[in-house]
Amino acid sequence: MNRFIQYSPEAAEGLRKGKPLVALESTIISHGMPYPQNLETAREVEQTVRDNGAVPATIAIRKGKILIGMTDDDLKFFSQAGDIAKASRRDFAPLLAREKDAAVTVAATMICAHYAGIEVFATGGVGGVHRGAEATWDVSADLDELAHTAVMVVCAGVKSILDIPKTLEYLETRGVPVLTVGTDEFPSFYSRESGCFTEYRVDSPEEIACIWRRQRQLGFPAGILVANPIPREHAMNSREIEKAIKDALVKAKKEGITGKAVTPFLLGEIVRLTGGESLSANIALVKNNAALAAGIASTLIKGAVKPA
Ligand code: PSU
Ligand code: MN
Repeated sequence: MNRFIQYSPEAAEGLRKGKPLVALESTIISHGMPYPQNLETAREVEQTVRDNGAVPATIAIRKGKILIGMTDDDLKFFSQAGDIAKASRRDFAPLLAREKDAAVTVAATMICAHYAGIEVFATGGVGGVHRGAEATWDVSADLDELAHTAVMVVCAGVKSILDIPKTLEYLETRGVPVLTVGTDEFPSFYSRESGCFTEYRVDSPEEIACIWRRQRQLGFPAGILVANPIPREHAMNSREIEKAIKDALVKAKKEGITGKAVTPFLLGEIVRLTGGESLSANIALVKNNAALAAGIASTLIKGAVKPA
């Protein structure tokens, strides 16, 4: 994969100097938020990583090359590229062969981060088992990637456009540790509650880093999912969000949306139906995750946790 990777000057320098890096995804930029808020957010999230002592590496595919780290021009490109492809694991070979551009999902970002030696990745929400999956078989490739690629993903849980209990069941089946930050309850992106509880509450970056080291020392292939609830002051009323989600799901069904278009469609509808409120919640939680991820990456580098 190395020959297809192109590092940004900042990421290359960070890696050379042994600084902590935090991977960031690009689907959230190209398919998860409208312009120009997506560009502002992408910049601010990178800055949050820097302010917390780490180096940001936003990942995407540009003209058949894998970008590890972006220049501001790249950020502008991906935030304005309206109909750009959305790449997961299976899309790399066709897109690279055709020298295409693509935003990368959580699964695809994990793959690239792993190749670049980046252990910590911050995002908003991961994909999961969709509602009605017993009929559609729609299960995000993000979950299988977590099962076999050793990257820690810091997120704010999963949106309730998904079936959260089934998503957690699947992660259990596939052997993926799930940690929840400061609570026993798995968060549901816009709100801190989901009604689903986890076994491993963690309260500090050091604690998370320590569990991560054990996972690596054991030689297990899986990543770890760290679910960091949205800060209280930005959390939304779950009933209000639920209404928007139900409406979005009905519309998706009516319009016959299937496959990888489902998640971007639902995300767009929710932003439209809930207006600015969901967008500002989304921005706040991504920054919150970036800060935590930078803290974890810094702890790992400092050797505060004994390396394997
Ligand atoms: N969930 C969100 N925001 C997002 C995504 C999911 O709340 O931006 C994006 C991520 O890039 C995730 C992808 O990896 O959607 C999952 O898509 P799918 O369900 O098609 O696997
Ligand atoms: Mn899907």
